[in-house]
Amino acid sequence: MTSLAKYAEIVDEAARSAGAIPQFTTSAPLGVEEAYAIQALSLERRFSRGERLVGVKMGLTSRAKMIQVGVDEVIWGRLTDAMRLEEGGSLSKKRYVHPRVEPELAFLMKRDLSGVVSAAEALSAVEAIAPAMEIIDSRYRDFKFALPDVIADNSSSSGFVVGNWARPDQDFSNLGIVMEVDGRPAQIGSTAAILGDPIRSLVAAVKATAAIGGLKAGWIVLAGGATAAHSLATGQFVRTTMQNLGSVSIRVEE
Ligand code: OOG
Ligand code: MG
Repeated sequence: MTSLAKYAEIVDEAARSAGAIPQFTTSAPLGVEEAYAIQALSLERRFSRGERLVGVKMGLTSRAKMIQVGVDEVIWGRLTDAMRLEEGGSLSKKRYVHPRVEPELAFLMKRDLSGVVSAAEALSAVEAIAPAMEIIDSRYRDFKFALPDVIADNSSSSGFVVGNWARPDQDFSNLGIVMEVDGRPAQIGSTAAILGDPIRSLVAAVKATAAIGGLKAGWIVLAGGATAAHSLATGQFVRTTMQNLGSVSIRVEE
């Protein structure tokens, strides 16, 4: 087994068993390219267990997120069918190490998109948009990592929930967002926090996924957290409402 495959096994097992691991970069130098190779190999393990690739998530596309985790590069990860949670449904906290939730905008792709694309071209490939939330759960102890660590760990992605799809031919560049926990606002923001306009995150997603052939029709693309993430506690009910687009919610169970 190559060392990259070994790292992939460690991170995959940590995700499966919800057990925290030490950061890779504290014991070995690891580059960004190797980190993406580890991510690909760890996801291959899931695909061999029957999970399906259903899209990608962009990460660290807002200042609030970069500041919260101390990493300031845009990253991406893979979404599988097993990561999708039912809208309005519940999440089992014991299946995660230390889960957090963050408000995101989701894109549904109407057609494949690859190469160098403009914002207008990217938008023309979008079937629909929706309010969404991502569940992130770093497999590293204390949610602490350097850029290569988080990339190897599928960019912390652990789950996602998507609200009702809406037409993309509307202005979604600066929509108000409120993420409530048990009815109290926990995070307030705007879609404009995502690279100034979430469509830029879609353009970045096309570029980021060039090595795997770009984005595919039917895929979901998460644009990245618009605000800092909230740490989940058992019993909490979290709802994100996005101006003009409605809301999306999840309940945290044991
Ligand atoms: C890294 C993943 C970042 C986002 O939306 O910015 C991310 C992390 O915060 O653990 O998902
Ligand atoms: Mg996110």
